[in-house]
Amino acid sequence: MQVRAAVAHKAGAPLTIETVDLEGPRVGEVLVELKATGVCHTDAFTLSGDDPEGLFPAILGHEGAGVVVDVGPGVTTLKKGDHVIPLYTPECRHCEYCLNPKTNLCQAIRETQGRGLMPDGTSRFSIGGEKIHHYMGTSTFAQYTVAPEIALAKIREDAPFDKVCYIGCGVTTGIGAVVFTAKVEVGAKVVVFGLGGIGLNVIQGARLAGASMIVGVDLNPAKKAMAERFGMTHFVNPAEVEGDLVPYLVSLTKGGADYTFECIGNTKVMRQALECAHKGWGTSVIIGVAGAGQEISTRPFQLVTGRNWRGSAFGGARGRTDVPTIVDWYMDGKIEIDPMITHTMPLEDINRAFDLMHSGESIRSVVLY
Ligand code: NAD
Ligand code: DAO
Ligand code: ZN
Repeated sequence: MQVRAAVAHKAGAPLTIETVDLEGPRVGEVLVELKATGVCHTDAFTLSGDDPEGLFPAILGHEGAGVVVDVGPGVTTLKKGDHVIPLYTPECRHCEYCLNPKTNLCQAIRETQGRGLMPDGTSRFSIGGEKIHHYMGTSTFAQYTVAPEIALAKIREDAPFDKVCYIGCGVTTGIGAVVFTAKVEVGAKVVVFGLGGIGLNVIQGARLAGASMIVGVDLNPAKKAMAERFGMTHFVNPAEVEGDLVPYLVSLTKGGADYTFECIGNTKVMRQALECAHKGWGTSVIIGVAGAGQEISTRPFQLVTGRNWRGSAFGGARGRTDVPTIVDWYMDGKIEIDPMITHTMPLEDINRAFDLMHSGESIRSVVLY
């Protein structure tokens, strides 16, 4: 079939809206009609050329929601008409990783997904016979996409696509890092670095977990009001702190935070986040993705004295299991999404979503198909 899509032909260039050829689903695959997709910082990171795994030409996008329109041979858990959220972290429920409760990083299709291909090593997208790469196994910047069955979470049919698409990345990454990765306890003190689309969800995750103090750190003072709406109790602008930020935060939290989260992708901030965690037990979680080749550093004594440094991908969530639950949390009013969707647009205007992100004007832009 022919579908409209935003194509990334090369790093650093705007996406172009084109008609592309899409082959139907093969064994274990599903054809999905996208209804909405968020535009995330990670799409911009790949488009910029800084992503070492970035492949071109490609159809980007990894934060979608839509409806199943066809299934390939062997598909047993989804059928035409099901509402789904594509998963860039799949859940096969059989691999060594899925069987280990310590991780959510299913490896069943990792190798081909990393090469921008379906599990059989080929692509379903092309233009004039030239192969177009898939992206993160999801490619949601197209009216229709093909994804492996294990990379689709079935969700309830009354959930609005234009909001729950955000659960495909930002919401789950932020809230999940708090509840699945860090397992923040009631009464904990939390510091969140970076109050963008991910950091705000860490904040609402911390509120959901019952944190007693939620400190937000951002260079942009315009982020304060929205973060307060989601549960931030104290705002710190590093540009307004006299002297070193770390002792300031240690003092504010009366000895250090129980949990800190880096939601920027800045290796210097990652160090600050570790070092303002409480001596003896504080845990710092890296969520931000740093540029290719960058490294983190600290004095080893920071770890010897009981601070823990760890990371979180897709919030530690197991997509097919946890994403439907997070959709329920939204539908039951336990978490909020609507105020974070600051802009919507048709596919033709998708490049505006990147401009709004770079200027710091948007939290999330959502493309409506
Ligand atoms: P964003 O651009 O919306 O937000 C970043 C925020 O950090 C902004 O508010 C900005 O003002 C602030 N900031 C920048 N530099 C700062 C500094 N030095 N000190 C304090 N604040 C600073 O980005 P986002 O969409 O929230 O994504 C955040 C990061 O998370 C990105 O690196 C993204 O690639 C990554 N990410 C990771 C995962 C994962 O699974 N680990 C998933 C999605 C996104
Ligand atoms: O299993 O090796 C692996 C890859 C897991 C990919 C996790 C990606 C999380 C960070 C990228 C941000 C996604 C929007
Ligand atoms: Zn698996």
